[in-house]
Amino acid sequence: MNKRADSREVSLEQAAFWMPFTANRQFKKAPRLLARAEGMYYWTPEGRQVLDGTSGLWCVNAGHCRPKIVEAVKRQVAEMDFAPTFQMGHPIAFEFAERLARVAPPGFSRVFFTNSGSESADTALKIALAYHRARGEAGRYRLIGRERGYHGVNFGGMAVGGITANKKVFGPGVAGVDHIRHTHDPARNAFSRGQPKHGAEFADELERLCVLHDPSTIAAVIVEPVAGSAGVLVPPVGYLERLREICTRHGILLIFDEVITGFGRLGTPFGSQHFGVMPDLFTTAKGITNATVPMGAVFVKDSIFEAFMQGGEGIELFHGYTYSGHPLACAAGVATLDVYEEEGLLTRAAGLAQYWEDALHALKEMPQVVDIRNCGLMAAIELAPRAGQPGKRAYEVFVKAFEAGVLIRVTGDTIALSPPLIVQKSQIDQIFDCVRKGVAGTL
Ligand code: PXG
Ligand code: PLP
Repeated sequence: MNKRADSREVSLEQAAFWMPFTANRQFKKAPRLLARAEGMYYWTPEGRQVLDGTSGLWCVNAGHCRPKIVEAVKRQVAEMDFAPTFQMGHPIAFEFAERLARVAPPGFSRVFFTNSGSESADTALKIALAYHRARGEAGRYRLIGRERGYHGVNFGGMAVGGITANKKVFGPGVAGVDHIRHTHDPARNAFSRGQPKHGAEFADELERLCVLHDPSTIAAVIVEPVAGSAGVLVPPVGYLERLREICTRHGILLIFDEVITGFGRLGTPFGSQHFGVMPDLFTTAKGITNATVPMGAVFVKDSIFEAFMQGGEGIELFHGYTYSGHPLACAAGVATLDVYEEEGLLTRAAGLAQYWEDALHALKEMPQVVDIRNCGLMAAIELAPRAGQPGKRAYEVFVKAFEAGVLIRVTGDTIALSPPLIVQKSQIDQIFDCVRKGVAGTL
């Protein structure tokens, strides 16, 4: 972006950039630009400071432009820009996988590299299908997702995803996919602090699908431990345990999509550890490199990897991306893990979660607020929609907050917050103060 692209004389209205998940015409008439970042802050091209309440897009977990990560990427790009990982290798990809296996929960010592959360989702689904076939259960082909789930935008993730707008104009998609219901139940659970009490029984829908389809046709179930994109839907007490139990009983693989919940967001390295429920595979991206260089990874249980290593010699999994294990991403990733470890960031949210929760729930009495949800350093504030104008009220808060110097995220009429894990209490106060003023202004 040209440095002057924001200035009044230069119009973005005809810009070549077809922006993702953006109302292009609306945005280009009134663009909001970010030009620089450091720590907890962005700066606009005019030099206005903006506190990052969303870790970019839930990804800059250690804060922006951390010198150690920047240096590692610089060093790597000068030393070796790219090397293939198909039938070739380079040391830093092996090193990074090893480091990742060490922060993963015990028993997940194998890592498949991708370049995004979307690629991680599709890779995990393909591994699940191929795993069953490798064990002689080729009849397991069905994939089960959940309403309101988000697993990225590629065909597999879109199919198991459950956000209507992300699917409806893209045709029939992948065959053999079904969904269990979402866990959102505001009638019983509105304003829950942390995990809602009611709704473990929503997991029994999986049992119903097992009866409907015959469980021996189901390969895998994929869910986010906490649904992020759909507005921070925290699993009810006992829900994930029950999903796990049903999957185990029927030989179905349980995939956790940890693209947002991974790398410290909930106060543990991974969401599975926060809830004490282990999947068979889990997907990651975003925080894996602190978003410095795009990357994703699928972690698989040792027994799944071993199942692939039993056949004849030759390629065990016909899958991979040109950039799987890209040297720059690996260099960024190793340095990111160093920063996470040195600063205790993978568990820091645990110590802040109570303060975060209290500051958040102080908004409960505002007349526009219909629900509040939180887990670790994730939060959602759901607003009553303006009559006949869904999404408008939250969007107004978003624009006002940005003008007042805080970046928040909105989906529909829900405000989602997820600051970098280095956030200070005074900055938490600033975020909620700004949101309160923004919401108050929408009466
Ligand atoms: N799975 C989950 C659980 C995600 O949250 C993806 C997969 C896809 O990752 P990529 O890297 O392909 O975008 C995601 C991404 C939001 C928002 O605020 C959420 C995501 C991305 C952009 C915006 O709703 N999540
Ligand atoms: N399309 C073509 C024509 C290709 O040659 C390749 C990779 O070689 C791809 C798509 C896949 O690209 P990637 O490996 O970056 O996902």
